[in-house]
Amino acid sequence: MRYLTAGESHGPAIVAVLDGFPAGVRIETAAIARSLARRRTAPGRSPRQAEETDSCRVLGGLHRGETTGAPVAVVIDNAVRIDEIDDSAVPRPGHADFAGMLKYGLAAPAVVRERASARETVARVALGAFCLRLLGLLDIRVSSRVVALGGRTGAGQTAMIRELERARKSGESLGGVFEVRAENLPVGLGSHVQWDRRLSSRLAAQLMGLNAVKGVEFGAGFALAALRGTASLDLFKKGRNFERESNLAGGLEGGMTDGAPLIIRAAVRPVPGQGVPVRSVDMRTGRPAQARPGRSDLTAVFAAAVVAEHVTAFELADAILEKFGGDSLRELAPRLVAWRAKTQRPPRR
Ligand code: EPS
Repeated sequence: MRYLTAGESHGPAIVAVLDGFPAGVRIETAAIARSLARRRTAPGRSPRQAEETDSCRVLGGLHRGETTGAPVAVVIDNAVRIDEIDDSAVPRPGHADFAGMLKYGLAAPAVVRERASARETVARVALGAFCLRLLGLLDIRVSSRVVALGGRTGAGQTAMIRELERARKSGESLGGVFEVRAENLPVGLGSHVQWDRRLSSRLAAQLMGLNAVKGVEFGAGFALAALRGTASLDLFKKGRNFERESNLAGGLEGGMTDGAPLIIRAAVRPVPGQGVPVRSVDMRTGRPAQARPGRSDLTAVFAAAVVAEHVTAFELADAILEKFGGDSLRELAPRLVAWRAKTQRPPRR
């Protein structure tokens, strides 16, 4: 499968095409709407979210509520549109503004930020909703949650919302860490035989492709670096069919799923757009200037978790189609069932 998105944050719409999605997947438009609402109503977003409706039109690939195998095309209209772009030449540090202006020879950072904006992730969620549905029909569950906010781990949702309120009052933005889990994956998705076929590298590319994500780890991740070799292994339980004592690897060994739950965590930086002016430079004059404060999200971590869940679903669905093939769910599903039955017990000699 492959997908492409287009459209600007305050243009007429965001559009996307998903190619290679199998036929015969029944999906309610309400399921796509639920995914989009989870992203839009995630805590910590800018006031813009209250104005957007994120209603999605499916323009291709669906007939009477079932996918047809043709490319899935979606359009999400923007409610907030701007006809005249701000022509200030002062880039905001931390955003794509500076490098994008120089790279494309653009005089206004606003042109760069219109496309660099996380508004685009609305399209990835709409397409990911199809992938989540396919995985659901194959009994694979994908979920996400925020595990750290502003450097504090282990706080409940209410405490995190309070933390966000404090940040709002002090005018600061916050970063955080989210976790994505996928359960009941078949063993052997991805491959160790080539670097770009490792499921770990493919998933990392999806997650690092999200705005504000600055680091990704699988299972115990960075903590594994401090362990002794023997303590870093997920040993097989005695006398039990392929069960493990732990899941430090996070469900991936040698770039392939090993049958344990997939556990990915990603670090999201504080949103760089600030509520106060920050030091910058005027690209027309070369003189010091203040980047204007913009409306901004307080934190992107809650919305990013939802988006990550959807792009993870894309990559997992793609790896499943690669391994089991088939142009329709009807072809694909029995192959996966047979593979599960075959790989859940040790081979008989
Ligand atoms: C964004 C800035 C904010 C966010 C926007 C992403 O938009 P605005 O500047 O219009 O307030 O709300 O995200 C969305 C609109 C969205 O739907 O995710 C940015 O600079 O990345």
